[in-house]
Amino acid sequence: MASYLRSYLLVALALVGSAAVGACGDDNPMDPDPPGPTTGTLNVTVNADGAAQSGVTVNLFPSGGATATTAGVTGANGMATFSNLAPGTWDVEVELPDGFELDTGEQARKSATVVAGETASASFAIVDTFDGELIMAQDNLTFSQASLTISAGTAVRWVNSGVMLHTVTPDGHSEWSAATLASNGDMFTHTFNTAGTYTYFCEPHQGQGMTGTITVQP
Ligand SMILES: [Cu+2]
Repeated sequence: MASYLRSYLLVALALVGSAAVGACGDDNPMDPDPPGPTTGTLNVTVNADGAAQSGVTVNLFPSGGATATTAGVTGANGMATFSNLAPGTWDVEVELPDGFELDTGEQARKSATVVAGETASASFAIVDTFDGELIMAQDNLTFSQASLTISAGTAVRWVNSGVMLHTVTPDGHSEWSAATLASNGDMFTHTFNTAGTYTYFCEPHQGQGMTGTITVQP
């Protein structure tokens, strides 16, 4: 009977021992390392006259490609961030808003190398040459210069100065197509070449009186 008990205990100890080894299996040096990052990030910065410029569309192409894979718009910090990118070389291109030009020696399209697990960067220097009228679409639900008189041939640029979505929607005319200023810095420019009176409104805030009038004199 004593030897039977001893055998039983040995078996039990062996079982506990193997369970303990199993619990420590994570430390086994033969286990593969956990998978590392397989994608990278690209930050694209746009500066106009040396200051962060929001509202600029940035397109991302496979290197040498003709069709953009994705696009972003620079935020208030002048930056558009592309994440989860396959490692390799990408082409980055800025779409210049009306009234902006590339700075001297600057290129609209350049390449950037994305490395898995890292953040690459590219930057563009542009110049604001706009010499028309500025109208701010404001979060107090008004347009600055809500009533504006200009001469024919003058350009008007609307800029979202807040963080709410505003629109610049023609009211009863088709001088331009409805423009959406979704976030801070988004802008829309139109040149008025024909004399007349052009009213417009913000679709979300029309009911609160967010409207404007452009009077164009010959
Ligand atoms: Cu609005």
